[in-house]
Formats: sequence, C-alpha cells, structure tokens
Amino acid sequence: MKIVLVTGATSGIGKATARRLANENCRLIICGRRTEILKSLVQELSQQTEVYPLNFDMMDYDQVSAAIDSLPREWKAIDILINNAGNAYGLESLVEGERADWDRMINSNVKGLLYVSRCVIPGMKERKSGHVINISSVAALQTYPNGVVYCATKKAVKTISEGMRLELTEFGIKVSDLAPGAVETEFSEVRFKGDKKRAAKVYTGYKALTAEDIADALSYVVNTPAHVTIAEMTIYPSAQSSPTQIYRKS
Ligand code: 8X3
Repeated sequence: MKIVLVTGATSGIGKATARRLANENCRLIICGRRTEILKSLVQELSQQTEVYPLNFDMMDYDQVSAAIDSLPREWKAIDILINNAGNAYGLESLVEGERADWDRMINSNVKGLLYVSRCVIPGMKERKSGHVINISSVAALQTYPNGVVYCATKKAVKTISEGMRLELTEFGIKVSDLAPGAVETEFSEVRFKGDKKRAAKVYTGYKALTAEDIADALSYVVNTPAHVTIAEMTIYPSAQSSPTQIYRKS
C-alpha cells in the first residue's frame, strides 16, 4: 500500500483527493491547519484506510520540519507527495494590492511548497523511488491583470516542477504538474475574503470543474505504471478556453 501525503487536505481539491485515494489502496497522511476538520476527516476516511493527520503551518519551516520528523516509523516512507495547498488572496492591480496578500500567496504557494518538498524528498532519494505532484494552475500559463502576484506564484510552481523533474529523475522519482482552470471550491471565497456573492459569480453561467474532477485526474496521475510519468496536465472546464475566457450562457 502506498503512503500518500496530501497538503491542504481540509478543503477543496485536497479533501476530494484524500477521499478518492482512500479507496485506491493508499494510506494517507492528511495535512492542514484546521484541526477540527482534520479530525473529522480522519474519522471519515478511517472507514476506508489508515489515515495519519499532520497539523502544521506550512509557511513556518520549523513547524514543517518538526511535523515530518514526528511521523512514526511506519509512516515515514512517503511514496507520493501531493503539494496541493495554496490560495489566492485579492484580485487587484499591483499598485492597489495589499502587501499582506502578496506575502501570504508567496509564503504558502511557493515557500510552503518548497519547505514541505525539502523535508519529504530526501527520503524518496534515499529509497530511490517516489512521486511528487505539484498543483499549479492555468494561471501559470498566462498572466491576467489583477492576479499578477498569484500568477507569479503559480509560474514559480511550474518552474519548481520542471526543476524537480530535472534533478530527481535519476533517483527514480516522478514529478508531475497539474494545472486546473476554474474549479468550484472555496478558492474564490478565500480570494474575495468571504464575499460569497462575488465568489459565486465566478462560477455562474457554465459548469465549472469540481474538486472531484481534479481528484479523478490525480487518481490517473498517481496510478500510471512505473515507467509512465504524466509530466504536465492542464484541465479546463469545457466552457473555458484560457484563464480569462469562459463562455457563459447567462
Ligand atoms: C485558479 C484558476 O483561473 O482563477 O488557479 O487563476 S484561475
């Protein structure tokens, strides 16, 4: 049974992925900051598989390192790392954007991903096997106005995925980068800081992707034969043709 560590497992794509992989012969390390949600997810998923919760703030390297070090021996040999955690904060031009929002996006989407990877990958290298899957975004493919810092963090994720593949292939470690378009999750509510009405508008007039659609794709990426790597995957809802173009019926 493979051991899979999922960051950002308390909501959206991370939660749907944990649920999906719990039914696919995986043992799960679920990570997040919201302890209550982690607890209830452990209860739920324990019906299907073995689950180990890890509660840490990925923006704090000492916390990340202590959490990964604290894994019991039977959980240490992580086979698959899914770097899913990340968010957008604000949708404003560079001169109007809040610096605190920039810091949060850069600290979680880029530094947090690097911190977790830095703590997990050495074990994979020693064991000469592993799979790192980074969730970037279509925002990495084309920059859009008012989302420049978010786009920059996701471009950074793409670059990190590319670099990881170059550095880790010789150690038998696969690296995949999955870039979703519009997925209806808490993403927009977080971006708009709790403005549910504005968030709902992002997903009206067409059928957005669901977190389960992405979990489905991740299940495919995770389950390819040993000699096959899905290096990159871009997923749009059928009504979307670029990060900023969505065909809406109403
Ligand atoms: C989320 C997709 O298009 O809002 O990463 O940037 S988008």
